[in-house]
Amino acid sequence: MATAGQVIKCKAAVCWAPKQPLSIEEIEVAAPKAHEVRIKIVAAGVCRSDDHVLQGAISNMKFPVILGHEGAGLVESVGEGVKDLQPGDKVIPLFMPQCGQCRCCINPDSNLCYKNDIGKYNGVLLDNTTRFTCKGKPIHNFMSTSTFTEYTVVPDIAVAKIDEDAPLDKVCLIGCAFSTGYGSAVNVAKVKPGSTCAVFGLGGVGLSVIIGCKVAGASRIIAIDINSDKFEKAKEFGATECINPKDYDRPIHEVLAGMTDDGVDYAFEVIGNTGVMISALLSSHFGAGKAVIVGVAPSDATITFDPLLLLTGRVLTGALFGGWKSKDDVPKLVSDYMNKKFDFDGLITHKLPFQKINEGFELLRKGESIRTVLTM
Ligand code: PAD
Ligand code: ZN
Ligand code: ZN
Repeated sequence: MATAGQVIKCKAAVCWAPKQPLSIEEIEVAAPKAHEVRIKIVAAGVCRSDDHVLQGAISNMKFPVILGHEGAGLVESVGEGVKDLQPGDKVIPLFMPQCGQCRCCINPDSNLCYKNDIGKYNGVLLDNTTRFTCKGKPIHNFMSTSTFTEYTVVPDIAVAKIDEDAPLDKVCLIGCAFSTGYGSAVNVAKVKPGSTCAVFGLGGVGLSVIIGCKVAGASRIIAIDINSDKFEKAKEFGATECINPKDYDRPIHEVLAGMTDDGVDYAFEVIGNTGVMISALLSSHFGAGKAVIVGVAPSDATITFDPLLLLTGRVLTGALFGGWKSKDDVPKLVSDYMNKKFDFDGLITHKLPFQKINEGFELLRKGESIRTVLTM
């Protein structure tokens, strides 16, 4: 492309500091260095994890930063040594990279990669610098991705090539919400046919857990949220019952125990609330129930519980990105979507031009949207 090797000027949503709206700015995006890829972002999803940063819940975040970790686009140019990607390829950036060489990457039971920036939030690429500048200032990257910009640069271990026919304004959800939720059911919990599941939190990620439970053959899927407006969608995706904790004067795990002959087989916390994480554990059957933490709690949060809860046979576990090995599995998830193994189009409740990104966050905070997809 004509722009290869040059600095590109484009629009991006810059987060100068938490607790203020994102600001649409003109930025400069430097050319990709060795083993990096510059991507023209076409569509990006608004996820609660970006909002955690905006709300100031992540204490070690570096500012200014370009957020966004759910997106899809086209390769604009590649740096030296990039073998598997070419300009024009359709791609999804990966907030959990896959280097293929570290202790986690070579372990078939892990989907982590030592080269990730989750939790560390150094906000730089692998050579400790960033490709973004605005008004003469360097702007940090977010989780190896930064999708709230017309152009981004990511390490080649943090981008997957996908089917050339894939609709980017839909499959961008495979970059986070869908894969995280669906994988939490099919990979992490390994939901069995005929089982009973409880899903706490019915946002884009929780509804994707429901899709996974259904594909895995669960016979009962109990959806739980304090916002009853979410129940219609939950049923659409496969929930068999919906309950609102506010409708009961007993703890929710007691309500679930009563409904399920003493507890569910699988319980998922998909909110990021430590109290609900304990509720999920208490809701799982004492003999062999599994509780899966999917939600991301604030930086300094901790949980305490009676160890006897695990001693009797319960399992408490969790995972990032639904346990998928990102670079290997994202292309397969896109193919499965194209082959209609599952459908998640209904998760996209709103579409907005990129410039209206702050409206997208408002809709999420008010509980009015599931996913807003921004198009550049
Ligand atoms: P969302 O805000 O769209 O959905 C959360 C839902 O939880 C909403 O419907 C709320 O009404 C509901 N809720 C809030 N409090 C309660 C409560 N006390 N009891 C019951 N329901 C409640 O978020 P999302 O679906 O985008 O993300 C959900 C979480 O998953 C969030 O913490 C996010 O940071 C995390 C996440 N984790 C990963 C991962 O890799 N593990 C990836 C992406 C997102
Ligand atoms: Zn996300
Ligand atoms: Zn690795």
